[in-house]
Amino acid sequence: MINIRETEQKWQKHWLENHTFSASNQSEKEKYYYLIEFPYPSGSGLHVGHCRSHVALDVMARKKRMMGYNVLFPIGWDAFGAPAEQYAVKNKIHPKKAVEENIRTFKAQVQSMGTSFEWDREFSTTDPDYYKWTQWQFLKFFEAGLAYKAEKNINWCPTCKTGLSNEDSSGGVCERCGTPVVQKSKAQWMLKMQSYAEQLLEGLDDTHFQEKIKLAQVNWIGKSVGAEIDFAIAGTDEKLRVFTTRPDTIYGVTFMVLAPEHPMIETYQERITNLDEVRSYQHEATHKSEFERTQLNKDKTGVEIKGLKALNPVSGEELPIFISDYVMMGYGTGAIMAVPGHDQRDWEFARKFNVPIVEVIAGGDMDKEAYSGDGASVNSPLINGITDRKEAIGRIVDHLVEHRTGEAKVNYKLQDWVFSRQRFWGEPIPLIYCDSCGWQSVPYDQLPVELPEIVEYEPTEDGESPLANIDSWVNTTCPHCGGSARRETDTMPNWAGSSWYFLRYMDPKNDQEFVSREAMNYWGKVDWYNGGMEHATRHLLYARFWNQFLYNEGLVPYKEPFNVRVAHGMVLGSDGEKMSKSKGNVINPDDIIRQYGADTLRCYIMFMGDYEKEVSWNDHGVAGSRRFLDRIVKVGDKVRDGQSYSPALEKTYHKTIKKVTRDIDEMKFNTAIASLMILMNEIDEQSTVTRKDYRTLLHLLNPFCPHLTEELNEQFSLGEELSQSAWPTYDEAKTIDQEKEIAIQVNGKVRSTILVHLDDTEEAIKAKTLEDEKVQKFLEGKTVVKVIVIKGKIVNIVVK
Ligand code: ANZ
Ligand code: ZN
Repeated sequence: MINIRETEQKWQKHWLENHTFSASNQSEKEKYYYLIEFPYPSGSGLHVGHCRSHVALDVMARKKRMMGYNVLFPIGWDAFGAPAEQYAVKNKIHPKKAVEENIRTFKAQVQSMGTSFEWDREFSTTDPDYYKWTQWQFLKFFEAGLAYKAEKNINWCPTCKTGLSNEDSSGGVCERCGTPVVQKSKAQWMLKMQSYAEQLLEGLDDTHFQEKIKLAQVNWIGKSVGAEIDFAIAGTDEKLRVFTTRPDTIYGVTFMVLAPEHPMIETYQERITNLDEVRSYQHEATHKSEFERTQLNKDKTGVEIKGLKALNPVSGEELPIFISDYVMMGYGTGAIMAVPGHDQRDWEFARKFNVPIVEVIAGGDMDKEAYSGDGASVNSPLINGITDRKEAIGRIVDHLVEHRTGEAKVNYKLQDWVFSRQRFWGEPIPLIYCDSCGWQSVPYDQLPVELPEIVEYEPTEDGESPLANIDSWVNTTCPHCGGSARRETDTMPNWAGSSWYFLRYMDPKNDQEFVSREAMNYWGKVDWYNGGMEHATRHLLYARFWNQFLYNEGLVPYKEPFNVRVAHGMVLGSDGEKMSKSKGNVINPDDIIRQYGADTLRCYIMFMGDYEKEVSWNDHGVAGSRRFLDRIVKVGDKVRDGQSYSPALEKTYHKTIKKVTRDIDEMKFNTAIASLMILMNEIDEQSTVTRKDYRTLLHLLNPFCPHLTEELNEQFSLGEELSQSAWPTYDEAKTIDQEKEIAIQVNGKVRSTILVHLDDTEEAIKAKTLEDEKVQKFLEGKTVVKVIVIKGKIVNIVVK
């Protein structure tokens, strides 16, 4: 009898003590770098979703090592940010303490899964030794002119007195307290990520990301090709500039719309005859989140700005101007030319405010909805009859350029990165403000700028970081003139530390550089990166941006940091819903490990469904996996001597090795396990198995269930530790079936099947085909024109 818990603990200890899975930075072997998104050590502990992606890459990493590679498979902790800070505030402990506790629990949980992470390279983004380099790299951005301070509207919760991300304020309310979120203007540090938009788009060609992930990146970058057009304001010298992707619809413009924050309203205060109404609308808009404002199906609201009119630069027509919150200040120019005939949002607005709708592309029904399809331009003197949109756009743009009223323009949805947080628990932004010298870098030899050991972490009344309350920390001297100066009190976003952690793993103890050149040259790119679909946009983009910047500065050898990026499907509760405490459907991996063991959990979680798809938890499935492992143990009773495969099993072994090898490479873990179950069924039919049979069975299962397989391998003295042994190989010839059933078609319809032998000649197959009884029935009274043999696949008979 094998005691599962003891066995698992024994091997886990063995691996840790022997550093079995530690990679070397100097090796003759070929390198391979597997990366999981390092976990956020939250108070609620490890999720089975973590287990699934960890084990998936573990299976790949374990097999790769056995195939002779020097495999880097590291883990660390992404531990700055709001959740840890809130936990600390609530429990009145230092966030550092809270994080230490959480890491301890998390680490024990991760280790109890037996995942072959390399613990020698572990670090947390909150370690001063690590964030020293995050600060160092920020200074590189600052010195390259890519960091700047700007007034930004942020989502602000008046109750929690804190800025919120769009995610934390979805639906327009604070995720924590439910208070409606308002927009508040605040000076923030920004990184010029938009200037990298084109490079980030092009760089994708250098990667092998899954298509859906590439697409997510492309959409997030949101490149739009169009034009900027100037509409004169009647009776002034002033112009209203808009961005449009459809200059070809310019004759269909019947009104203009400004974002509520548009500066033109301030400029023309005196001319606006309904300023009060406009002001109150502007005020209302500050209470809406961007999320609410961009909902397509929302009721359109707005106010006409009385006293101002715009002039169409092509037709000369006079147009009313509105403000409405469906136009965003942060995109394009913050103003649009509205074409209700062909843009649905404009159509809805026009209907509500009784503005004319004009058709300029033929083909739709303006009474029902805007028409966004193709068609000939109509009611458009310069381009009437043109059906090719590109050509129509080109003509209008040429006209605008000629008359100096516009120009071609490319826009990106991708915004500059808001890099400030008014929070305690983040990397301090290493800058100092001096009244005479302005913003200055903290000298490199003074890094890291460490967080103080204060006891108050509550944000200040006016929403400054708690750091602003600590005079002893804030007051310092100017590195340039030596006069008195103040430290920046904003900290970095959680996304900062996760933008370069994959580099640090290559050389985590280096105290001279963020990573040595040698280590970077050896490890190169991350070969295989696994993460959630929810991080396929921002985190992935931030990390690529960060790395591209370091590359442009000559600090890293590769422009793109990741080669393959895949995404796992989510593990849902047994009710098919996302796991959550409130639904009571959360599966705690600890419970499963206690009841069945880690190997069972690993086996089940890899067998439960296609890796990329969502899967629901199923308790019967777990029990089934346990029974499968019990059968593996029982095979031990049949072992007799023998250093070759049992003849009856040999072919199955070669086939299974081939299948498992390939399936693991393609992340088809469930079918790999299925083929091991098939092998198991054949083994059950035998009264004895050889030592080689048993060892190979254990070896193939080892990446999935490493503890049990090592234990049995040791108990039966079958050979060297499996993790230290070469992965089983197969003989291609022996994987091919000697006999195969193929279909026979008569005039294109399948009429029968015959069994052919691998060595059968074409003539022999033809003969067999024509002898087949069923086939003969279809040949009666007809003449055979041709018999076409496609070897190994099909026979076609053509008759008349
Ligand atoms: C006229 C027009 C006619 C438009 C038409 C579309 C269809 P993408 O593709 O996302 O870049 N737009 C421009 N700036 C905006 C802003 N700040 N807030 C809200 N909407 C804005 O979208 C570009 C289109 O979105 C632009 O082209 C503009 O409407 C609108 F048949 O101009 B279009
Ligand atoms: Zn100074």
